[in-house]
Amino acid sequence: MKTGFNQQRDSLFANPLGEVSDFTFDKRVVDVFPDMLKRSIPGYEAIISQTGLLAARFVQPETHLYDLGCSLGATTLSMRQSLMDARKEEPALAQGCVIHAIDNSQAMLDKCAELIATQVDTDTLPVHLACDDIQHSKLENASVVAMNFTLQFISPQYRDALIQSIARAMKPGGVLILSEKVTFDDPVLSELHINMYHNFKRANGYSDLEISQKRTALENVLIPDTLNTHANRLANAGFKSSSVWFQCFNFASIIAIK
Ligand code: GEK
Repeated sequence: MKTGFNQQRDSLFANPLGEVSDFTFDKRVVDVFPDMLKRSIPGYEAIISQTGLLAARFVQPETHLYDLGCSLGATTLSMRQSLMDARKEEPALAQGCVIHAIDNSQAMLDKCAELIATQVDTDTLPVHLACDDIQHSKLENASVVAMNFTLQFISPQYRDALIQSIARAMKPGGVLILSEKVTFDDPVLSELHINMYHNFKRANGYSDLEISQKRTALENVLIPDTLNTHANRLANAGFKSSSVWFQCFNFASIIAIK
């Protein structure tokens, strides 16, 4: 797949910063984003490509697919490519469908628009981009909703309401793919997963200074839930089934079926 992603290396936290400000999704982050996610999220590429396959499995004709917190559109690109590939076997698949990619960072969306435009042979599967807070977006008639590593940035007190608004927007049999950094009640597991995660980052070339400054920048911004909290929230919102389908250390992806 031609994506046009640049390969600028993430060194945002490489030098001592004195005071570390809260993390924001600005132009500096956009420029290094693909490298940052690949080196900072265990399983990121696997989750994105399987999201595409799940979209092809669950899509229903004349419905909407959503990519909530789309950043540079990796999930949108994967879903669209996978649907186009599946159409070679089943030409009517995803007929009348539209993918909605939503993010509240204009810097992200500007770059996303460029990258979406580089994908070829996609005339019959339109993508609509919107710069919007997903907590207030009008979601409707959805067969597939992907929220990859975005709920973790929503203030915990508003997470139930957001998952409920997604559930309300979904068709019976539709799927929510929810990927998150997670936390563990068991202190042994918690320490193990965090240590292994830091080893993963070191193995990917991040220094101890980078790891520690990034951790500080995210402290008030990225607040993980336990897998139990996610499962209960999904059940309470009306999803009939949910299951972890991918986990690597303290990162997991869940499918929830309405
Ligand atoms: C990927 N899904 O490549 N409304 C809309 N967007 C938001 C909001 C909000 N309230 N809060 C945060 N964001 C992508 C990666 S990144 C994950 C998602 C990360 C957006 C924010 O601007 C950013 O682009 C995205 O959520 C989170 O699979 O950076 O770890």
